[in-house]
Amino acid sequence: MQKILVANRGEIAMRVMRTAKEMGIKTVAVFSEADRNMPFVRYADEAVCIGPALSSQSYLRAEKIIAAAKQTGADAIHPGYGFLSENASFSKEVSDAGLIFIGPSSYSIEIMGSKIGAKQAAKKFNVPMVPGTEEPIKDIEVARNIANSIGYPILVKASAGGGGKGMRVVNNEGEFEEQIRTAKSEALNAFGNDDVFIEKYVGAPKHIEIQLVGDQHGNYVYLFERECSIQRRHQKLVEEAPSSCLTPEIRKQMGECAVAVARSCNYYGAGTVEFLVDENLNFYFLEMNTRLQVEHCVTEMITGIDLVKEQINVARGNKLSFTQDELKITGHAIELRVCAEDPYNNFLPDTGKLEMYQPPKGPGVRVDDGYEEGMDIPIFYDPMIAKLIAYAPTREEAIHRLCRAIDEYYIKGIQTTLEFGKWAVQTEPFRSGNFDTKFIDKYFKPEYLSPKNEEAEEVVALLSAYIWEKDKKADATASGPVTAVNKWKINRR
Ligand code: MV4
Repeated sequence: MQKILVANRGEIAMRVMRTAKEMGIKTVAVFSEADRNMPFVRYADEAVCIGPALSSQSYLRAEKIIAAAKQTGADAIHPGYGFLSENASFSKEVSDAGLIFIGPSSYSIEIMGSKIGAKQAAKKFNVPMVPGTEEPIKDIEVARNIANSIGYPILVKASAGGGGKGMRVVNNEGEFEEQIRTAKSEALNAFGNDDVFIEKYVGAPKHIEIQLVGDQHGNYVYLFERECSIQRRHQKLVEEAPSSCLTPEIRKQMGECAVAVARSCNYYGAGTVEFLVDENLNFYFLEMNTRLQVEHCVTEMITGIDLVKEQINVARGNKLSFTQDELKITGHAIELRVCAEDPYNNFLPDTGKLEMYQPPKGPGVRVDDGYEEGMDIPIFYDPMIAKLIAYAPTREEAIHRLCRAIDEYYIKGIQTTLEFGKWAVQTEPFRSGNFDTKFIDKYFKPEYLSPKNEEAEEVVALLSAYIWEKDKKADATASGPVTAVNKWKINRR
């Protein structure tokens, strides 16, 4: 493998190319017309425009991407996350074109892409699952009996769904038939497949996932867990590793179950197995993500492993470059997704210009970003503009480090989730580790953030400038101006 085409954009395109560069591998970027001036396009050794801004006309066009690989002589394609990363046909088309797909086989993606297929495969390996059905619902009466024996509330899930899409809660038998019908018609509309199944609804679970890597020779390692319970509308906002609630025994059991799930579909590449964990630390297999995930960085920090490097290593057909025994957790990492979203307004996407952009620096701080000061955040793609990762010897120190980095992060022109993140990690539930997937619903109110007050910001800025000028003439030991300048810092968002 000598030249990798990265079939993605933004921070993850940068992330993949950085490792490629370190490995002496050339890089090709593909970009839409909206992304012509993005850093990832300049960073690549070569770049090919693949169409208009809309993803459906650019980043989702397999044939254009494969043609760009041929044209530039790339011999491998890394899909990143999102877009075509979990598209079974794309994996196959890339291989059929004589290129290496840096990811799992089309077969593995297809099995895990069907939630029912995933449950059937995992069941053969005795992986614990929430009580429910492992067949698509055909007969409402049969399903109703199963639901009654499981007990309400029940969750109806679309087999082709995932990441929370196509789920409906059924609170009692009276709602059952209606909810099944609605779920089926929604699934057909959204995914072109109306297979649904039911599960017991676990009330307020933690979401914990296990990172793993497999090679093409049947070897697997797990790289421990990530705690991803702090989500909104199934968008994760804060992720950390390790989880503050697992014991070494449960960590090992979950790791071994994750490997069993991977084995059940002959998986190779990097992958993540999602579990629900209840208050008694019972864990249940949910689904498998057959890609590198956004939050892979926290795992990299605590293990010292470069996951992209290992993806490339196994895609080349090599054996895993480390064993389970060689892996251990060192320190604690917390990631905040910095999204162009307005926490004061229901986290609605906020587009506009990054009038000012200064990422934080210093010990234990990692920023994976894809934009630069002065750029517009396009409306066409994901609102995530950066990931801020704090790494420290202990969880407590990682929390303090993340807050320090958030204070240093200076973004003007768009609303972001930075202040939300600072609030979240300082709450009592987060600090004690006693939180679940209901965290934001239960505890968050926009009033908890420092009020956004642009007028006050202007006044404080003017005052600071005035005091600064005055101070130049005054005694150098005067103490007033320092406070005023600090106030400006605090209020400038
Ligand atoms: C569940 C559940 C409760 N009980 N399944 C949401 C995403 C998808 N991966 C599965 N999801 C859930 N499945 C049962 N049987 C609750 C969720 C869920 C959730 C899971 C992880 C993280 C955040 C969540 C938010 C709402 C619901």
